[in-house]
Amino acid sequence: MILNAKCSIQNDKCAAGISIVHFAFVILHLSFCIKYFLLNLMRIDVLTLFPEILSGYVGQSLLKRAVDAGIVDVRVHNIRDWATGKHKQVDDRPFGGGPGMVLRPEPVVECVEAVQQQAPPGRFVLLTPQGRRLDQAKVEELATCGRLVLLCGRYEGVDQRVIDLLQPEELSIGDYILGGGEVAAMVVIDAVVRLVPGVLGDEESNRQDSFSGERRLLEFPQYTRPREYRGMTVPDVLMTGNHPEIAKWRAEQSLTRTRERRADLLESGEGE
Ligand code: JB8
Repeated sequence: MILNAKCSIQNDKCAAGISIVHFAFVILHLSFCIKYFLLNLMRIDVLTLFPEILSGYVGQSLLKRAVDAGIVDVRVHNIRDWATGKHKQVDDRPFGGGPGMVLRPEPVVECVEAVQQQAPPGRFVLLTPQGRRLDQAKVEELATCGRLVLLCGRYEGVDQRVIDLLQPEELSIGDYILGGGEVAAMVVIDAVVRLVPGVLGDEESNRQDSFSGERRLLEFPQYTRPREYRGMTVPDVLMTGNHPEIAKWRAEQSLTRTRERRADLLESGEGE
């Protein structure tokens, strides 16, 4: 059967038109799934009022290499582009009074909806101090998602109806107040992207980092040349070439450090 493409544009109710649109949609989503899930690629959309904060970071070495290699696709969207009216107002004073400004629901919701429609919807995350604290387990989970949509809050926050309507996963990077969610979004991107296969070289990806995998302890101290610097020498065990002894020393150092600095990591499996 030959489908009439013109028909689909002119008449929504035309059966052939619906099926060609449907067919194109299925093909588009299928190709996306192959690209991002089967080939382990990742798309990240960032929704912000200050896209220029992200642009410097996205052009940075590790991420830039991944973007250039086609492993990661980062797209930054300006929420203001979805604002209507001649003043393109994106924020306003809070009802009930109080300091600061609140992001209006319309431009934010419409921006999220438009961006989600560009490909099969991604995991939708709002960066906010009200969110659950990000940890490496969460980073590992996000890295398997194929697509992330990160919404950066600003000022006193976003209108609660954005959250009630779109139900984002609310994440915080720590207990401090930032000027906005942009830096938090960059933290999420930085932590997630390095877990996407092919982003790190073999050398780095085989490393046992703090908090990665099963073992969630702090790293042991590292030394390199020279053997002596300002009278300070490298621990003898590292110079012996006795690898079982070195491994034992390092394990002890990790445990001692963790006990002294981050006892919370030893108390529960999750490091909370
Ligand atoms: C203002 O700690 B955070 C975080 C803090 C913030 C905003 C977003 C995220 C916005 N302060 O993750």
